[in-house]
Amino acid sequence: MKKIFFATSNKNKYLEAKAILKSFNVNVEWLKGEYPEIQAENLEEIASFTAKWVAEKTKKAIFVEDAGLFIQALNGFPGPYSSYVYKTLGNQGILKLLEKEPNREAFFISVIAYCEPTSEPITFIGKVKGSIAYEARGDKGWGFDPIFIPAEGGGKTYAEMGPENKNKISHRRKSLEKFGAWLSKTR
Ligand code: ITT
Repeated sequence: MKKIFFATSNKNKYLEAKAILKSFNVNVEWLKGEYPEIQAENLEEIASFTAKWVAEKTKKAIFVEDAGLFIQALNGFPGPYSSYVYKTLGNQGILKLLEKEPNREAFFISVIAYCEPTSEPITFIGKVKGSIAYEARGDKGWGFDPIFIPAEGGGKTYAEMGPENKNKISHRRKSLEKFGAWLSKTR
């Protein structure tokens, strides 16, 4: 089984990645920590910068992942600022911004950036369309899970679906699937 390090501060993201990449015969190890992130509008740019920094620093083959929730009625906000907005406004703050807003369309993006110590980063993108619930629902999730309803989730929020079902269709599943297939072919 191949071993690859996932540099993230977020245990939930690590657990999801570990479960998903297992089916590609990849053993994900947690490189726990906070790593430098540049401020940019493009998730690929942000993830690539961090991946290169961590790979050079640790001299290991690593990946990082940057996710963002893009809400149409808010012109794509919070997008690349999702982490900061989650910490400051939280789900209740987002619901408040969307009060009386009939357009609930949103999508989640996950960008994986993989990097080896002496090479350039490679990125893999996963996107899931969906909508923002009118109230937080479900207790089997984390982050924005209680307010995001994926289009293919039968009307349930990610937090109502629970990790097993979320992991079958999520934005992270899609980016990790591409990553896993690439690893099997090339590494
Ligand atoms: P890193 O250390 O890996 O950067 P993070 O928690 O800052 O961890 P991101 O920047 O990728 O992660 O995520 C941006 C925000 O979106 C953050 O507040 C997460 O809680 C939230 N988020 C990311 N993926 C999510 C998911 O699958 N379900 C719910 N919320 C998610």
